Amino acid sequence: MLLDPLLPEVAFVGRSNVGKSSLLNALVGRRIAKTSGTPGKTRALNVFLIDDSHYFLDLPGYGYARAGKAQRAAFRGLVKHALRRERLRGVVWLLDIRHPLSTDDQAMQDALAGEEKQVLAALTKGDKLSSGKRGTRERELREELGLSDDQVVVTSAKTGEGIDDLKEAIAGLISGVTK
Ligand SMILES: Nc1nc2c(ncn2[C@@H]2O[C@H](COP(=O)(O)OP(=O)(O)OP(=O)(O)O)[C@@H](O)[C@H]2O)c(=O)[nH]1
Ligand SMILES: [Mg+2]
Repeated sequence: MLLDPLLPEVAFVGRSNVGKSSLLNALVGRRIAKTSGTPGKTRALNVFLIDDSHYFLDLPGYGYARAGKAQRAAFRGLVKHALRRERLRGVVWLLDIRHPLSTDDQAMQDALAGEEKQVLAALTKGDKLSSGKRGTRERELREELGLSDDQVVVTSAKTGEGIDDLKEAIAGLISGVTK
């Protein structure tokens, strides 16, 4: 499916409840995506046209414990197709800064590696750790993911930490200029 007008797209992926919709709202500065304390809030691919210049794709989270088998398979298919979209310039991959990579995160890592799309890792809920711990976890996750310094951003939708940095990195993805 092609969106009209034809514009670059950036997808937000990550496990359920990691904070995709909240981060999207923080980036846009408006509550456009529905958020919830209950995992599995986003059930479909939601498309937001930003500044008439690009699209943000808000995807359902993976690893939603209460989703049935069929639903999980449907979510996986949705994500797989989203990653292959012709206009997709890159992916913002969200990981909770406090948690180790889950099996689903590892599967996503493989999927991303296979697609050759540009990836930015947003480490979410930074406000839940002390600043010392934030730095440690950022380094650990960066090494585990094998990403470079400017591909990893610690964020908080609550305090606004990292939002401007992430905006800048996303602008880089969209313009095709990479460091
Ligand atoms: N403290 C804190 N809580 C956050 C942050 N971001 C999200 N949350 C909370 O985490 C919960 C899930 O947030 P959502 O943005 O709905 O998560 P999601 O990834 O879109 O979830 P699904 O749509 O179910 O996949 C909500 O209770 C949010 O308020 C953050 O940066 N800090
Ligand atoms: Mg959501």
